[in-house]
Amino acid sequence: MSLQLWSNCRAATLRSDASGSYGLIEDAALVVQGESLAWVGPRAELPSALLGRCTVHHDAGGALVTPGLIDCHTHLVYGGDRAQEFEMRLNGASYEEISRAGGGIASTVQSTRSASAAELQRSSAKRLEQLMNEGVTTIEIKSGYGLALEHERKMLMVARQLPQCHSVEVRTTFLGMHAIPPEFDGRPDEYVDAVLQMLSTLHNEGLVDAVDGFCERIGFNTQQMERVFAAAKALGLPVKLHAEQLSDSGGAQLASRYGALSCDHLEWLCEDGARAMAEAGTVAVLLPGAYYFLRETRLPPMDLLRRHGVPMAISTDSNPGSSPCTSLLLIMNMACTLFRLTPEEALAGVTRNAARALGLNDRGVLAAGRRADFVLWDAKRPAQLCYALGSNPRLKTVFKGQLV
Ligand code: DI6
Ligand code: FE
Repeated sequence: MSLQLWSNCRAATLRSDASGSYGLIEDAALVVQGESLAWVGPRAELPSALLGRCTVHHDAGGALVTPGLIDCHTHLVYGGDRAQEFEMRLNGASYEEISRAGGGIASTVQSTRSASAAELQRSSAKRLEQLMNEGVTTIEIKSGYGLALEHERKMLMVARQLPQCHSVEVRTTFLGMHAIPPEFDGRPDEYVDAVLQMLSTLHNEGLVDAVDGFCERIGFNTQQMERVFAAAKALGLPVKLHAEQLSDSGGAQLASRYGALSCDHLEWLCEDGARAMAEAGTVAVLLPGAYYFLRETRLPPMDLLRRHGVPMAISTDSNPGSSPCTSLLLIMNMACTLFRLTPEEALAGVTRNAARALGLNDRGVLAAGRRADFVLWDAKRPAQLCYALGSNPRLKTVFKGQLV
């Protein structure tokens, strides 16, 4: 098979075993074979036999190269928008009050149920293109605005079909446990029975990569979540959880007992929760967009996470209610300015650790054997990706070895 060489670049490999920051290689070379990286290192060390087999030579023009960005927590597929609710909040209502009054997630459920698959496809594709324009090559998309079999299926199918017209990989997460739909009002446990049915059907249809839930005062309690996690485990599906976003509900400990891939949000995480996550190898997915947009004041406990060695990922949480955001670069900036992550932690949070939060060990770093998903940036140093607020220095994206 013919090989492609990319050279004249500086590569932030994000390898955790590398010595310097970002796993940075000055004057790097990358050799691509098919969909994978065959070799990554300093150009001066490229074996001449390998160089001889490279039939295509790309000049990266001095660009910075990073792994393709991974947005590991999104609700990208939904109908309508919630600009009106945004306005209500600016007139004094809180997110929880709006939710209790039947707005919030419930209003998006209504617009998602009434949208056709084609309409959802169009609106989601627009958002996806904005993310891809900033170098996203893998994205997780949750269901959770259908909350009934046919509509959850519609959302997951729309998500799964997006790669037909876009050079991106989509992982789908079943989030039937997002909210109680109106027809089950006051009967949460019967709704959980319905979720178990949906899970089994959608899993049989091959539409589910992982299972998530919203464990919260305005969501589901740990007993209800545990029934769904037990079912996921029996089906061999990995779990993750929206945990401790608005209160400490003990969700992190529950999810960790089920070996969760990630616990997400975590503003109210306590030390026991952090310890449980560390022991289970669960990734902390931090979502500064929701913190910013809901004007939360309680920061996730970054020092606790660092102290316990819990890997941190960051993501847009792209959704109409708490984070209507389609810029992962802006989220990297927010992770630094609001959550005080270092730019290196922020970049690892959208590459190496985001891959881990999705259970994918074939991407997120630039190394031989990993997927050839990478981005060329008009940037001298990696910190510029976090620093340059509102600008987009992306030059080119390579997805599975091919220039997009
Ligand atoms: N937590 C969130 O921040 C989003 N979902 C969740 O469980 C918000 C979803 C929405 O408001 O539509
Ligand atoms: Fe979310």
